Amino acid sequence: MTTARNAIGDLYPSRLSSQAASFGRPHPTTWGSTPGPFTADALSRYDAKGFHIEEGLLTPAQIQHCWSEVERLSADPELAKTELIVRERGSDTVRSIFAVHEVSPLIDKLIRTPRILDRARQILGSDVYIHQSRINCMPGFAGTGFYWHSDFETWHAEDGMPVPRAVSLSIALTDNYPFNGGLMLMPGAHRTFVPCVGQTPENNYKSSLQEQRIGVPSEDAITELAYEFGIEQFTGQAGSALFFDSNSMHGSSNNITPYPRANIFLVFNSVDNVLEQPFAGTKPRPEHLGSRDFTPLTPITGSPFA
Ligand code: 6CS
Ligand code: FE
Repeated sequence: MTTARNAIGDLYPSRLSSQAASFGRPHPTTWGSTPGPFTADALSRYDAKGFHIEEGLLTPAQIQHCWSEVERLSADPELAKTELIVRERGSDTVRSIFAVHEVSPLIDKLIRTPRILDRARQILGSDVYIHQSRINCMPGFAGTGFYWHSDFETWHAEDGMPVPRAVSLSIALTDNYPFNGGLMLMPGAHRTFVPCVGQTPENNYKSSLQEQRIGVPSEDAITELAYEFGIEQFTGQAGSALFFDSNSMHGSSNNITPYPRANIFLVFNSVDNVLEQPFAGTKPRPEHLGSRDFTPLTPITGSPFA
């Protein structure tokens, strides 16, 4: 049974039976005036584009620490038996590892380091908690991409996230090139909400995390956005990072090179935007995809790598 709200109760109706027009999002991108590490200029560019690239957020040595965590988690036989591990379709290759902040003490500290936590608070104008964390491995030759989508469309429809007051941080664990699946984004398209056609199937996440077919914009909508906003790409050395708005239109292509494109994704949601019931899903997705622990994150002092 799909729990779609009526249009009055849902400002972002999607998973509809017929195509509806895209519309301007009624909510801001940056919220309030919480001080933080972003300069006023960087914050206004984030507001306009919906994303910000921070070169060298982590040092090569710190990336090495994270990479050994990825190898430990990928090889953990207990973890392998859980739904936290998502494999590439038709193979054993690890595609994603979810809830990494819950199974890695290092990443649990990383999310609380001020240069990360304070940036999320500054963008969202409030205390924050982790809605979802994951590592996307996109290994060489075998890593398949992610078709164009808005994360918020899924989090709204299937997790019950009320409004797009969330920000994702993608930290490159390997060099991200244009040719090994670097994330593509449409600058400014985050201000447009694209309703999608198609009812959410039961347990959709069991297939959508390998290949998303529901909650995907039409080719016409993607074409319109691409011609209006263009496409930019997040590329950079390991350690560089991308902050992007929950409603950014983004995607990545398959990786047919030998160079893995592995990234940690940390999704910060405002404590003023906690999950309700899914707006167009079935039952709420498991908590490793949409956390219902809304405890605000408190900063750590000192380095998570110490
Ligand atoms: O369903 C989700 O939550 C995930 N799906 C995609 C394609 N990106 C965001 C998130 O990891
Ligand atoms: Fe995504």
